[in-house]
Amino acid sequence: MRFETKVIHVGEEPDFREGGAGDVVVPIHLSTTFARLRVDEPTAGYEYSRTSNPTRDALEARLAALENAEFALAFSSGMAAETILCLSVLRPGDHVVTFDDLYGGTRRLFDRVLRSSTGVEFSYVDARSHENVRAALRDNTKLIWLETPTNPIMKLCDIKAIAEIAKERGIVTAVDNTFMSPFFQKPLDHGADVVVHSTSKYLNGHSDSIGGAIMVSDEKLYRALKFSQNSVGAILSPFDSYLLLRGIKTLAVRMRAHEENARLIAEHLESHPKVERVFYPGLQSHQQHELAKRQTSGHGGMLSFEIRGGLREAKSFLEHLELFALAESLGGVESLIEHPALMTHASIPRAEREKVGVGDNLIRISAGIESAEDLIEDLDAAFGHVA
Ligand code: P1T
Repeated sequence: MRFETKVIHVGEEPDFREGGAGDVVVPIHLSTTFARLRVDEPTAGYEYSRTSNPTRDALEARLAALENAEFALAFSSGMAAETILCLSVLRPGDHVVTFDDLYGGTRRLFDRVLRSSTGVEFSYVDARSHENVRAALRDNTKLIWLETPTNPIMKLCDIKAIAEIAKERGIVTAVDNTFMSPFFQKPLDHGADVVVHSTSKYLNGHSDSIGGAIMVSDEKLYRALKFSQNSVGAILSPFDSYLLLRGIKTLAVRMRAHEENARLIAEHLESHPKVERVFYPGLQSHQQHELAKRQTSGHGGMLSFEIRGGLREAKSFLEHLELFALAESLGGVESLIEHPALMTHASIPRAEREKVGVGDNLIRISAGIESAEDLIEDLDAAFGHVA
């Protein structure tokens, strides 16, 4: 089955079992608990909704299919998914190698929650070179954590090359695939063991549901994740599961539209006199454009750029936009714009931020699916307010 068909059908086959009405849309099962006929046997397979729920099951079947995985789990947020993954694969004293450019919240989780509560150590490396990843490995390294492209500088890493290094040593490779979505990139096909998503972004696509997901094919790892998810209770609600099932149906058409707009905006910005540099993997000028073409089937809807000047110029540009909402998050049908240093990445100390390139003149765009002409006119009008 092809991707465009999977997003609509997997997990939502009409239910013709006895009593089933043949719904083409899976019902929202709100029941917290499920009655049984015998004490020692859950009659329909369900016990309690924290453990499993029919609406969430339908969603998890679809999520697994999209990443070519055997299993998927849906969580209450992307951060909940990340936390459960770390708690399931790491033990006190273990070590993690990770990209030095990451979503600020992920870095905050690593440095300010997990490091102190579990004693796990994190090494941040420029994973654009897989040799940097290899050089950072220790005997106690248990996990390699990657984003590609990174949030917000759009750096890439070679999933296949890094997964090969990890496999030699029995290390788990996890890829946060939020930016590309499974429409453009499938990390498990390149040898990664785990895919993580903030479903709050492209998968849901409408900026109205916070959620997270993990996809894996290894059954032992799945069982460990499921056990932690049930024990901690970090589950996606039935209503959010429904929203996500609904949003995912248009993933393929949305992603093509996001990409087209991002490309047109990136090309426009690249030739704009008030722009210093543009970071979009689909541009010839992107340092890793060749890797992008090899590893992904498209370049997605995210880009960032440096405005000429500094904080003053960035602020007056951002505060004069009409159509772009000045807001955190990404991946919805509406275009968003933000200032990573003051917004999504504010929790990272300035020196650390600047080391990876998140300066005061960096601006990140999540290209929506409105008219590209309208979006470009809005950007140009705001540039007009920058001295
Ligand atoms: O917000 P939440 O659903 O908990 O997901 C966290 C998360 C994980 N991974 C990546 C790559 C992300 O971008 C995010 C959330 N990011 C934003 C809110 C943002 O504006 O970048």
